[in-house]
Amino acid sequence: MKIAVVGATGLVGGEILKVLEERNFPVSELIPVASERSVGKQIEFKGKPYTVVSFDDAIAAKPAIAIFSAGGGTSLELAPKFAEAGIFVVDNSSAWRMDPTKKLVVPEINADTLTADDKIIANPNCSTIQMVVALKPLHDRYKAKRVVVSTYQSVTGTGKAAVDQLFAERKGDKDAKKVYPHPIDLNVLPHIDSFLDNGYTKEEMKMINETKKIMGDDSIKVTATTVRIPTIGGHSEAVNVEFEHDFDLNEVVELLSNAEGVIVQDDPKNYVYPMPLTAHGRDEVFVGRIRRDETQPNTLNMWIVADNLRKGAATNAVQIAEYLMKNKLVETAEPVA
Ligand code: A2P
Ligand code: 11C
Repeated sequence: MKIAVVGATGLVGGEILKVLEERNFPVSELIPVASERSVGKQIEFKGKPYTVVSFDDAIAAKPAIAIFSAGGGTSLELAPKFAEAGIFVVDNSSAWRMDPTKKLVVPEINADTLTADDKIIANPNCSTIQMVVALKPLHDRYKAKRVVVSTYQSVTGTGKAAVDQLFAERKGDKDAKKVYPHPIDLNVLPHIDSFLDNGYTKEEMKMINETKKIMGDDSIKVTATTVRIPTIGGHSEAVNVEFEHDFDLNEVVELLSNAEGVIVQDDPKNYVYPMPLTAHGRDEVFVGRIRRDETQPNTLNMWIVADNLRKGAATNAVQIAEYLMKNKLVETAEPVA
C-alpha cells in the first residue's frame, strides 16, 4: 500500500516511520512530505533513503493513506485536498477532532464506527489517548461519573525545538533558544498550549472534550490540570475517577490486565510502577498505583504512563491505518492477509 507521511521530518513523523517498520505495515511505496524547506532532503525508511516531496507531488502519487503530523494549520489546509483526491487522512493534529462530521478514533475503543466515507479521521491528543485506553474498560463495568486528572508531560509533546531547549539548558547554554516562556530544565510549568478565557489551557480542554467524544458519553465530567516537566520518555497522569457503581480492587486490576493495549505495573513494595523511562519507545499504556480513594465511595486513583510519541500519536495513527486495511475500507493493490 502506498503511504504518505506528512511531517515526515518531525518528531512524530520519525516515530510513524519507525512504527510502520516495526509493525511490518505493508508499505509498497513511502511518500515522505514536509514543508517546502525540506523538499529534496533525504530520510531513511527500512534502511533505504527516500526523498522528501511537496504535498502537490504527494497527492499526484495517489497514496491510499496519508498520515499527517505537521500541525493544525497544515492539516486544515491540506487534509481536505488529500481527501478530495480519495486519499484517507489520519490526522494527528487538533484541527478536526471536535468537528461533529469527523470521527475521533482510539482503535481499542471506537474504530468500529469507521466507514469507507470517513476520509479524514482524527487522532486524539496524546494525553487523552492514554487516559481513555485505561478508563474505557473500567467505564464499561462501573460507569465513570467524574474524572480529575493532573498530567506530567514530556517535552517531546512540544516538538524537536523543545527537546533542544531542555538539553541546551542542561548543558548550561545561557543562549538556549526558548520555546517555553520559562526554563524547562529543573522546572515544572503548569501550562501546556495556550490559555483560554475560562482559565484553562487548550490542552486541558482537549482532555475534557475529547474524552467525552471518544467514549461516546457526554455525561462524564472531566477536570484537568496539564503540566510540562523536564522528561522525554512519555506523559504521566495521576487520575482520580469516581464511578457510579462500586468496584472490587482485584477486579479493577484484572479488567486492566485484560484490556487491549494496557500493561499493569503495580507492585509498589518492589518499586514497580509506570515511569516515562520505562515506557519510552513502547506502544502500550502502563497503569499502576491502583488504589481506592478513601475519602469518598466508588472512587479510584491510578497512575497512567505512555510514550506520547507512540500510543499518544504514531502508534495510534498506524493502528487506525491497519484497521482501514484489515477491514478493507481502503482499497489495496495487494490482497490483505
Ligand atoms: P519541516 O521539517 O520541513 O519544518 P515537529 O512537530 O517535530 O516540529 O515537526 C513538524 C513537522 O511538520 C515537520 O516535519 C515539518 O516539516 C512539518 N511541516 C510544517 N509545516 C508544514 C507544511 N506547511 N507542509 C508540510 N509539512 C509541514
Ligand atoms: C503536548 N499534548 O504534550 C501536546 C502535544 O493536540 O496533538 C499534542 C498536541 C495535540 O504538548
